[in-house]
Amino acid sequence: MNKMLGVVCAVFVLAGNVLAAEYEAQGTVNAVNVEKRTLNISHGAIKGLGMDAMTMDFPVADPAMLKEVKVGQQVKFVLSTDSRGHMAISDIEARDQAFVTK
Ligand SMILES: [Cu+2]
Repeated sequence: MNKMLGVVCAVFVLAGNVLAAEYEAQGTVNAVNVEKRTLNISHGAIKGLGMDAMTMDFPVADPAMLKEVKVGQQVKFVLSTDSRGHMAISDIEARDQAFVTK
C-alpha cells in the first residue's frame, strides 16, 4: 500500500516538473487584444509541449509586451507554463530584430 502511494507521488512530482517549464516557439501575430491581454498567434509546432501548429490566443505575462509587436509580424517567443498548467508568453521578440542583432 505504501509502495503504491510512493508511485502516485512520483508521478505527480514528474508532472509538475514537466508543466513548470519554458518552450521556445515561432509564429505570426494575427491580433493584439489589449483588453484581454492576449496575442493571437499562428504558431509552428511546439514539440516539448506536444502542440501542433495552430492559431490561438496566448495570454502575455506583461501587458507591455503587447506594444512590442505588431499585427503581421513574425515573432519568436517563450511560452512559460506554471505548475498548474497555465500558459503565458514570458518573452517575445520580432524575428527580424533577432536577425539584426546576430
Ligand atoms: Cu497552440
